[in-house]
Amino acid sequence: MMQPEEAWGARWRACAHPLAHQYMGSAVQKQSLVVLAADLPRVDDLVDLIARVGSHVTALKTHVDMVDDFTMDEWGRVIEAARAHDLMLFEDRKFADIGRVAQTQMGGLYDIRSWADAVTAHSVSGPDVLDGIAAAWDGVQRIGGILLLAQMSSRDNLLSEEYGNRTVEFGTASPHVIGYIGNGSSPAEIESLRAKAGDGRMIWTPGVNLSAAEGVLGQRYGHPSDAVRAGSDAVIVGSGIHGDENPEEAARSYAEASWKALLER
Ligand code: 5BU
Repeated sequence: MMQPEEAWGARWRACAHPLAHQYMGSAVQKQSLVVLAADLPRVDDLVDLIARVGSHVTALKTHVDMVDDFTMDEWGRVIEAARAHDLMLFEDRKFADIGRVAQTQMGGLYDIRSWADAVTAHSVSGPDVLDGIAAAWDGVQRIGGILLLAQMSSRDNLLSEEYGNRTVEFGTASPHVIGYIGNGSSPAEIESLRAKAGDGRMIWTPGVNLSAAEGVLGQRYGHPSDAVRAGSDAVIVGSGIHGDENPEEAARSYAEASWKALLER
């Protein structure tokens, strides 16, 4: 099998966070840079989807607060299924409050700190949100990584170039930040973010679809290969997989496209 350093080059050497290495190592094993956006409202369906596509994807991105039948016990089944397939658990919570509140929001009903390996955060409230999130993981003796939103895939969003630059400054200064969310629908925007982020941080991109049509409600899409060639390290795919009539085949196609593009890069 290929060594992670061979596949990832400078990114492997420069990303110091253990979770960045866990992701990159697992991507090499599965030959897939696909993060499954598991946007389904029922635990049974989530567990079923993981069973079908788990071997073609590297991380599981959740929105725990969209699950209709959530209880901590039921959620345990999702966690177990993900771990069984060696998937990183990534809660796309988009924390955006002051540090102290973000810390408490990592607990609560969903107790994100106890199971998530990575979470997303907005930089709009300033850098202390990062320390709040990290303190919550620290409180339960776990380590996690944060992905900061430097760009978004939705049309007319307010994350300007300047906002993205400041976000990268926060991310560069924080050991808890493993990378940035970039706009997967625009190779030019990914390239521009890549130039600022340097090799020490990953870029994960939603807004990716193989049939790159217009998404619903303002979502925009680009091709996964273009995103990876432009500097994305993970393609976040939801409807392209769970909305396909054959999710397993779809996941395999996204995995192949992303892996091939990484090797080309
Ligand atoms: P889709 O079905 O592949 O369009 O789902 C995309 C997922 O990525 C969905 O879970 C969104 O919450 C998530 N997302 C996004 O689409 N765009 C963004 O800028 C960010 C997250 Br941040």
